Amino acid sequence: MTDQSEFQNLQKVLKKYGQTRLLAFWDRLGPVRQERLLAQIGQLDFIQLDRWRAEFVMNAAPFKLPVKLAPAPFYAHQPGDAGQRGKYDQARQLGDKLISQGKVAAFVVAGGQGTRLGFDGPKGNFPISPVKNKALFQIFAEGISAASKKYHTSCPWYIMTSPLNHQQTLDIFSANNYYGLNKKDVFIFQQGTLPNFSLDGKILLADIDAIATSPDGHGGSLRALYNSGAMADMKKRGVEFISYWQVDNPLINIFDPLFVGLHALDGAEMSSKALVKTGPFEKLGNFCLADGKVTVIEYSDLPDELAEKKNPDGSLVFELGSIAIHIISVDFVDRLNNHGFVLPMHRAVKKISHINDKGQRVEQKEPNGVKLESFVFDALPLCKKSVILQTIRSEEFAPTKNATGVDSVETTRQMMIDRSAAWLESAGVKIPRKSDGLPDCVIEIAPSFALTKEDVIKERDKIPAIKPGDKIYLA
Ligand code: UD2
Repeated sequence: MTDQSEFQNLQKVLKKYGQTRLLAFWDRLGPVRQERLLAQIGQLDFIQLDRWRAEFVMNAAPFKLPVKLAPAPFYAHQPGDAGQRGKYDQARQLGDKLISQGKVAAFVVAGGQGTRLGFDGPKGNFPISPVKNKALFQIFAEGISAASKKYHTSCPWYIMTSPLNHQQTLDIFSANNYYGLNKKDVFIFQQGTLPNFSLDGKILLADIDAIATSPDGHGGSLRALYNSGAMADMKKRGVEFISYWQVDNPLINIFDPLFVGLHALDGAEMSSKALVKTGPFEKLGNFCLADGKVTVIEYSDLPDELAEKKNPDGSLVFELGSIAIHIISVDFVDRLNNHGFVLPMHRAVKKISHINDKGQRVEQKEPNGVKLESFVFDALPLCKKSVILQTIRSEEFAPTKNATGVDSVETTRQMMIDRSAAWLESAGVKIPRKSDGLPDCVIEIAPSFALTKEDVIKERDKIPAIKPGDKIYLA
C-alpha cells in the first residue's frame, strides 16, 4: 500500500477493534507480502467479527432454551391412513416429475477436515464400498449417473470444498475423469473461512503475513452457494430444489421423489429427513418446534430431563434426530442472501498453531483459541415452511466418522452389506446368514444396478444364487 492515509485509517480500524497485532510484523514484510496481508485484512467484516468476538469468543454465550418447546410434527416413514397414502402417492408423482425435469440438483458438503477418521486428504476420497473399495465420491457419482439415466435427464452435482481440500478435490476428480460424469455437470466450489481467535479475543496469525483461518462451517454453504456462482448456474439450468447431504454418508438416497414431492407440495423452503434416535443421548441434533418454528437443537444443548422425557407409550418425546439430509429451495437461498441473513455462530475451543509475539511459529499442544462455525440447520427457523420426513436408519444413514467403534469405517461397510442383503431378500433372494443374524457373505450393489429396493426387484433375474462366504458385486 503506497497511500499513507489509507494505511493510517486501517491502523485506526484495527485499534478500534483491538486487532493491531495483525500488523505486528509489517516492517519485516516486503511489498508483495504486505499486499498479501492487506488483501486478507480487507476481506474481514470487523463490525460483525467484533460482535461474534464479544458473544462467542470472550464469553461462551449460554444456550437459551426456547420458551415454547415441543416435538416437531413430521411425516412418518409410511403413511398413517388412506388420506395420507393419497398425499404420499401424489408427492411421489410430483417428485418424479421434478427430478425428470432436471429441477433437482445434488449438493454434497465436503469442506470438513475429517480429523476423526485420521485420513489424509478429502474425506470423499475415502475408500469404503465393501467389495470394490470405491471411494465415497465415486459412489455418489455413480448414484447421480444412474439417477440421470433413470429419469432421462442430466442431474447436476454441486460439491462444496474448503481451502483445506479444494485443490486436492479438483485433482481427484480430474484424475478419475469425473467418475464418468460430464465435467460440465459437476460444479466444485469453495466455502468461506473465518479468522481464528485467541482465548482473549485477538485474531491469530498463521504466519507473519497470513491470518489463521478455518472453514466457516456447513452453514457457510448457504452463502457459498450464492457467492460462488453455483446458484446462478442452478438458475440457468432451471434447478429449483437442492438435495443436500454430508460427504460421510454412502447410503444417501440423493434423488428421493417422496422427499422432494412432499417439500414441493407443502411449499416448504427447507426440509429435513429425520430418524428415531437409538436413545436419548445419541449424538444427533434434535428436531423440535421452538416458539412455533422447526428447529434443530444440538444434543449437547438439550437438557437431560428433556432428552429423556417419555410419552405414555414409552417412546421419547424428542425422538427425532437430524441426519443432515435436506431439500433446500433455490428461492430460499436467494431470499436469505438478498436479505443479509446471519446464522448464529457456534464456538469450538481448539489447538490452533500460530505465530507468537516474537514472530515464531508455535505448534500448539493444548487448546489455545476459538474457531467459529455456523450450522446449516440453523436456517430452518428462518423458513416460512419446513417439512420433516422420517426415514429408516438401515436404508439411509451410515456416517463414516471414526476409524473404529461407533459410526466407523467398519459399521458403515457392514450397513452397506446389510442394506444390500435386505434389498435382495425383498426380491426373494436367499441370503446366507450367520448365527448372529448378519449376512454370511459380502455384497455390493452398484448404483447402476439398483438405486432402490424396487429397482432390485426389477433386476431379479440377473441375481445369482448366493452361498455362505461369497463375495458378490452386482453392476
Ligand atoms: C453432524 C451434525 C449432527 C448429525 C451428524 C450426522 C452438526 C453440528 N452436527 O455432526 O447433528 O446430523 O452430522 O452425521 O452439524 N463440513 C463442511 N464445512 C465445514 C464443516 C463441515 O463442508 O466447515 C461438512 C463435512 O465435510 C461433513 C459435514 O459437514 O460432510 C458434517 O461435518 P461433521 O462430520 O463435523 O459433523 P458432525 O459429525 O459433528
